[in-house]
Amino acid sequence: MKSGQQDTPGTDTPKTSKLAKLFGRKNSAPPHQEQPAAETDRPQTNHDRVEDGLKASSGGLLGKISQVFKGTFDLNDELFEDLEEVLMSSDIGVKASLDLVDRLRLRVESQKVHDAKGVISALRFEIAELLSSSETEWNTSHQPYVLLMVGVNGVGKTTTTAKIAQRLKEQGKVVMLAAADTFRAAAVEQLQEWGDKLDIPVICQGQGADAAAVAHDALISARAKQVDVLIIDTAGRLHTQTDLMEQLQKVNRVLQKIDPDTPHEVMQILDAGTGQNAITQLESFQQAVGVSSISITKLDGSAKGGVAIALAQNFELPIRFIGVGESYDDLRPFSATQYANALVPELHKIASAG
Ligand SMILES: Nc1nc2c(ncn2[C@@H]2O[C@H](COP(=O)(O)OP(=O)(O)O)[C@@H](O)[C@H]2O)c(=O)[nH]1
Ligand SMILES: [Mg+2]
Repeated sequence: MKSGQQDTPGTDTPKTSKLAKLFGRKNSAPPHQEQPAAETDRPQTNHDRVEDGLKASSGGLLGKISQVFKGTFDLNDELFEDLEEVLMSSDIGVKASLDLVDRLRLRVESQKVHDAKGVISALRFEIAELLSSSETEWNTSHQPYVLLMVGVNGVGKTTTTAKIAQRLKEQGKVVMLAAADTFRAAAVEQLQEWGDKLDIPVICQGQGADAAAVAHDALISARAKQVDVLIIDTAGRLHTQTDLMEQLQKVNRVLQKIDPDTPHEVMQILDAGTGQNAITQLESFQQAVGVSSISITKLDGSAKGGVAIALAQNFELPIRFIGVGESYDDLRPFSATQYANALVPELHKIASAG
């Protein structure tokens, strides 16, 4: 069978926005810009927008897959080997890539798949399967629910803190933020600005304050004010990594003195663009403070969405949210199927990308 039946290039949408479009935004807007008609950007049309976002550049997974399916289609070992290679070079990781292609072969055989379209569908299905254990319901019913945000500098902790806070607020929750990144004055100000913009209270003590003391005060205040969710933003950059980990451990200890069940969740923020490095980051925070969930940011600016697969395969942690831009509404709950479909679009879209 030939692969010449696909759409002609040019019928596809312009490739202006890479993963951003895939995941739902046409352009990233800076945090202080108002989002016109935000509702039209909301998840009803999420599917297409997620696809557009992850479509990425020709250097991304889509472009590489399109190369595999270019020209004559032969369902032979070479095709599977080429796919294996493409996956391995796309931040999915060696183990997950080999595993995926093994499962793909079995599915293709058992379902008597014989054309390119069927292989693509089977690949999407297998990726969604692999990701499905990372998609879980988020229960924040404990009051106050204490969420500690961790991660290295610049990954998007503060921005994601604001995005999650806004989302919870929209759901009717009473939210409070704590500025426990006391390392830089700008970090406290950044969170305060978000608090002002979103009309959400921020507990802070200013630059140089003890992060654990900020967390302590915030929890006491959250309890007194019957806050539903307290989100504690932390520093990512200290003199050494050891300092950072010790500070986080201290934050944990201080919270646990007030309530041994807190923090209820330690969410690590990972930048999709860091690729396989995300695994190393997760391992070190896991060891130091025990990570209980992940959110992946900057899927709008990166062709590296494959990292979610590596994370799902290496860690049994829920992936809560994906970040698709800089604005407060550029956050999507993680959906395995949507993610898989965005990473590997339908054949006609793949063909027109090649
Ligand atoms: N394009 C894009 N930029 C993001 C996203 N999340 C955060 N950023 C940007 O990344 C930069 C660092 O974010 P920040 O929240 O300050 O990171 P932190 O150091 O971990 O707190 C800022 O310029 C953010 O606007 C995202 O999902 N997409
Ligand atoms: Mg920050």
